[in-house]
Amino acid sequence: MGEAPYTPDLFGRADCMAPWNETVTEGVVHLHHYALAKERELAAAIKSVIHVSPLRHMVTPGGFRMSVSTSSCGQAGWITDGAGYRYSSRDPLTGKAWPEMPALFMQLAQSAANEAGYPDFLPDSCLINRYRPGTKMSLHQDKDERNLGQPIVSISLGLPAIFQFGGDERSDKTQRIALMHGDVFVWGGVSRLKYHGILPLKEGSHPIFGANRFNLTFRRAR
Ligand code: MD3
Ligand code: FE
Repeated sequence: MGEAPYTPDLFGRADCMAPWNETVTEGVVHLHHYALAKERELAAAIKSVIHVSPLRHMVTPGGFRMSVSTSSCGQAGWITDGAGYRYSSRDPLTGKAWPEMPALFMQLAQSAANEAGYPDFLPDSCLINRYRPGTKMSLHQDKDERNLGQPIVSISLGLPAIFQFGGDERSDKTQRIALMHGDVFVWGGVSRLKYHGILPLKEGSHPIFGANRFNLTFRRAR
């Protein structure tokens, strides 16, 4: 206590930025600071993807414009329009294939899944969600994927958010989890089909990502 000098690790990180793992609840592993060392490379990779397949506000099957704007990379991209929620090999905005998943995205997603006990995770889809202050994602389930035995890996970047983690019914009580810049979550097992959402983002500015939160969601869609 008290007198220890400031001692960065081999990567120049202070102790408070070192990664550490926590099992939040059954099936949910929180890898604190896991993506922090790659924050600038991740920002550049996001930029390269959304240069080709721009962020856009998709419309729900019920006709509501999402407040979050989205893009995708990989073999399959999650889309929604008047015809429903589904995965598509093509970006409906460009008419072309989605950009290839950057190697760094794949590496981080697979190593995080491995850390959480899923050595065989092979995502074919990465959804990029961009939140601005005031935007949110209402409670929903992720059930458009073929193999629900595969986990979901998510990487949070930029402004913090409060995640709501619920139960098997929309009306079940929810717990709140803070999603901070550089944190990675692996959602598997019984957590995979739980209701979840993001509360409206607070105002703020991040030194790299500005007034934005980016979430990368890696899934095996097909
Ligand atoms: C828990 N995105 O795109 S990622 C989504 O921060 C979505 O953008 C949120 O929910 C975001 O569908 C949360 C974390 C996440 C993703 C899928 C889950 C948590 C999950 C599926 C089941 C349980
Ligand atoms: Fe979701």
